[in-house]
This record gives sequence, C-alpha cells and structure tokens, in this order.
Amino acid sequence: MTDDECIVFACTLQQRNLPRKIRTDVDAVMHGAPVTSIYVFCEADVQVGERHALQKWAVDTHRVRLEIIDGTGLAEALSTAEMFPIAREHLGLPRSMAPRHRSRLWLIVAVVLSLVGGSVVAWESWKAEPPPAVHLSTVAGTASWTSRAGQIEFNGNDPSNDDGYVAPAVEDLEDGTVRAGGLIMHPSWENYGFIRGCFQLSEPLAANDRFRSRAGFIREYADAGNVRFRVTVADNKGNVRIVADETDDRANEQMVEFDLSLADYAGLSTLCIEVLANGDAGQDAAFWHDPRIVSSANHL
Ligand SMILES: [Ca+2]
Ligand SMILES: [Ca+2]
Repeated sequence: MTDDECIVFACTLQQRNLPRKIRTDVDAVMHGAPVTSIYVFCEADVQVGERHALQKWAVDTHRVRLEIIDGTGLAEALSTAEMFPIAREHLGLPRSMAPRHRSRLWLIVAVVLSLVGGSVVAWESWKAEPPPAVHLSTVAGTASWTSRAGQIEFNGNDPSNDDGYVAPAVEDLEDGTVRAGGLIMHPSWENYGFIRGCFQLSEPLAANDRFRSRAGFIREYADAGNVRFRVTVADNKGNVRIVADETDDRANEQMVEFDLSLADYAGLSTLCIEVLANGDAGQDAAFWHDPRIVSSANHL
C-alpha cells in the first residue's frame, strides 16, 4: 500500500438483496474522498458468480477495486491458527472456539458507516458462549515441574524427598475449609528452595483472561510455614514476567486470594505457578486450590 492509496472497509449484516446493498454502499463510498479499493465484509454468503459480477460493476462504474469477504470467508480466515490469536486478543473470542475445534465462528458484524469526512466507523461484536475454565490441576501431569534440584516427576516423589514434590490433593486448610481440586507443593528442601510448574497452554492467553486461585497452608502445618506464592508467564524465548508474588509469612488462618488480570500477557502461551521457600524450607508444604484460567465472561 502506498501513501496515496485509500482503502475503505465496509460491513453489513444484511441478509436479503445483498448485491443491491453492496452497490448502494459502494456508490455512497465513491461520493466521498477518492478511493482505490473497497473491502466489504458481510455476514451472509455471496455466491462466486455474484461476487465477480459486483467486482466487474465496481470497476466499470467507479474504477474501483472491490473485494467481498463473506461470512464463510471471514470465518475461515479467523479460524486459521495464524489469525485466531489475533481474534482472541482483540475481539475477546473464547478459547472454546479455537481452531482445533474446527467450529464455525458465529460472527455478528454490525456497521455504522459514517461518510462524514470520508471516515468509516465500524462496530463489531461477537456472539459466543463463555469458554470453559482451564483448571490447571486437571492437566498438572502434562506440566513441566522443576525445583532447585532440577526436573521433578509430577506425583512421583515422596513428601519427604529433598528434591521437593507435587501431587494432586484434597486438603484440610488453615482457614478451616476442606478443598479438593488442588495441588500440594513442597519446595526443594534447602534454603530458598522452590518448586515450579509450567503449563504450556493449548491456546495463547487472551486479553480478557484471568488467573484465579486460593493458596495457603494445610492445617497440618498450621503453626509454621513461610512461603511465597508466585505466578509467572513466559514468552517463546523464555523471557519470564512475574504476574503476582505473594508472601504467606506463616499460617494465619487465611488463604491468599488470587484474581489476576492477564490482559498484559495476551498472546503468551506459558504460565507457571510456584511455591518458594523464602528462606528455610521447613514445613513449607503449601496448597494451590484450583488454579485456573478463566475468561472474564465466565463467572466461575
Ligand atoms: Ca519457608
Ligand atoms: Ca495463610
């Protein structure tokens, strides 16, 4: 595209008499500032023959290039692996519509054309069911677990193992509740030991995703324990960013609540949860209750 080119994008939800609607919109556009190309996005499909006829009409009548991306074309384009992260990030598409599901994206594009000054204002909205949450406990066996001692096998070590351990658990917690669906984690048994689980997400984080969990001590160690609960993300080059880092300086009968926006990390596909010994590792068995990634449209 060169500096003197002007491209106008127009959209319509209209189902009936679509060729006539497109001609009307093109006529309206061509009454404004000079235009070299017009891209029309429409929810309904346009037959190939009709599309070619409209393109010929646009050239013959207005000397303008016309491209028509219909419902099927839009859905196919946004369903590709390359485009879907962009749709997720900017349009808040739910994870459940990821390309691997091969579902058609039900798109509602509404348009307000404002030709004052040759500008076009478009408004888009998507009709979608809230996605299911990704419960990290349920996929913890696929995560990469490491401690200061190196690689740790998920649910493979004895709790007294010096290298640290991680296992699925139902626990009596310091706040008096009993919780299932969580992970008990002990840092490697050494000063400033840690244990970390990194999850490779099947789809990148989206702008409206949140991380939620409650973390704290199990009742058995309610008179001691001092850890840091940390959530990090990483890009595909291994650059790590800390999302949250909360200290629980001793069992205080309160769990640490996590409800974190992941908007700043949209597009990243690696998320890690950690327990750090924060000094001595004694009695540092700590519990992440149902760590999960939810869309803000999902109220789980
Ligand atoms: Ca400690
Ligand atoms: Ca606590």
